[in-house]
Amino acid sequence: MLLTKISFCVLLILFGSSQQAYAQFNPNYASGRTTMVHLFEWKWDDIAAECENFLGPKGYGGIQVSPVNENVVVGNRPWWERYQPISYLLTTRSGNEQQFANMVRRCNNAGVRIYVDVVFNHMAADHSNVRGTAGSTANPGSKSYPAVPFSSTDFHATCAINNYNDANQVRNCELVGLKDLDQSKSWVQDRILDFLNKLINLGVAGFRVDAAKHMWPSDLKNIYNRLNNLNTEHGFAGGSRPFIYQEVIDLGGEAISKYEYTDLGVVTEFRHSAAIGRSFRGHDQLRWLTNWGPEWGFLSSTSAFVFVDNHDNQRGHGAGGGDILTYKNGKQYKMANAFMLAHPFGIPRVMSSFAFDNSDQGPPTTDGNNIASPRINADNSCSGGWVCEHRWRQIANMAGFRNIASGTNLQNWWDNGSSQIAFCRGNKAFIAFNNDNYDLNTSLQTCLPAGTYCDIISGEKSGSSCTGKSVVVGSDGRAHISIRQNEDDGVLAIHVESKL
Ligand code: 5J7
Ligand code: CA
Repeated sequence: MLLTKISFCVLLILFGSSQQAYAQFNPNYASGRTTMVHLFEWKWDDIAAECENFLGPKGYGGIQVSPVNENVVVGNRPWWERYQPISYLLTTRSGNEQQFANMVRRCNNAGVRIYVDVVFNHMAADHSNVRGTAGSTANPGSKSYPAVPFSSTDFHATCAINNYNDANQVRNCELVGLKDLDQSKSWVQDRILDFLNKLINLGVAGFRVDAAKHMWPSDLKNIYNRLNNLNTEHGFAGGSRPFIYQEVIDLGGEAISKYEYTDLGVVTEFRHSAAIGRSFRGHDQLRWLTNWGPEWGFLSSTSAFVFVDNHDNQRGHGAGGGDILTYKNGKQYKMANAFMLAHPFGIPRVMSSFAFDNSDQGPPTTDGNNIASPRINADNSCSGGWVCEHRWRQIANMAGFRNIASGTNLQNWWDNGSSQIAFCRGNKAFIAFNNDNYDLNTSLQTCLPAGTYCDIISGEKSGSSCTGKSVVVGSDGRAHISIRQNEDDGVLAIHVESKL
């Protein structure tokens, strides 16, 4: 009896401490959820409604929101003004502190977590007439931001980043004129921690750390270690650590490596974005995806934060160049997202954009300044300048597929020697792709129990019928699969919950 008690205690301690060590790598999703969406430039009130009306019911796990703290107001309101902080007051074009707090509460109640994009490598660059979205003033020319307050002694000396082969320069100099904070200073760390811990207290589940490549891993470690545990009043287990995913753009060939950050938290895998784009654009045959993962030069699955496109590289700005797929590439984009969500590799984020035709363009507004709300149509799509990729049936249903397949292995890989591929996720789910310019029309092993299933890409289950293609699985698990070359989507997916 005593022995049992002792071994129970030892187990508890072991389990407790391993939780502690791993929690920074855990998105802290509500149970059964696996996928994050970036609601780029959305307003807090609109996000709260989206959690209740769509994201919660569809099984999404979380949302990356645009920066929440005061930013500089730039004349024509480009999207990137939000990456130029003036203070840590929670007032932006997305809403104020009370609206933010209310959104976090409502989303957590709907089972959907909030992750904040935090910008603390730098403060705003110099502009004529500096004013922030909360009304604060600053003088970037003299490195003065009184609403924090930060003054010149809190920053690195002025120098420009022009050589990415010099790690000291990349971390201690200014990225396109943005005033570079010195995160080794205790005053700077304390102001950053006040900001982050305030967000944790409001119920957020973690942070996207902007421009982590431009900060020293040792400074980041000190900051992360001083973060509070997540707020148990918002449904998080006691002792939960905030999820940390760091933006480190590393396609190789620079002084700084993504591997310098993997001990601290999860890291953005920009190679995944470039490679999935190249493959589904048809520049590589899909059969090569059979060893998708670290053999492609990617981080390990638990370290890799993956996405088809992000707010930066979708505009041709950031890493990946012409290979990146976006909402503008309808069919290939849906196929790439379906592959990312069906494949067990990595921690995925779906992008949700506003439409743009120029790379500086900000979100839709009502009057040139105030952000417009998305209009939601009867068929679930958005309008009013919002693309809402996360609402596309082919993408939303794949978030459900990933939840159902969670915990199973990829098995029964099939390909035609070219760009038709298929695989199972345990005995829970099956998916097939056709990126060849001829039909896929053959019998394949689905690994599913006998029955008739509804393809969740061409349609979905509606009561006892299917609005898309039906797939008949025999007692041997095999089914006839057809994806014609001229179909809208190029994917077919079924799972145990799409059985009719
Ligand atoms: C940093 C990198 O290490 C990198 O590899 C990369 O591809 C981009 C950046 C980068 O990060 C930023 C983070 C911020 O919080 C704020 C920023 O303004 C930037 C940023 O500007 C930035 O680099 C831009 O894009 C690169 C591809 C160019 O090489 C850079 O010169 C820079 O381009 C500049 O963009 C233009 O030179 C300038 O004329 C223009 O006004 C400015 C507009 O701002 C942005 O494009 C913001 C980009 C941004 C990128 C991010 O990854 C991000 O998380 C946030 C913003
Ligand atoms: Ca820096």
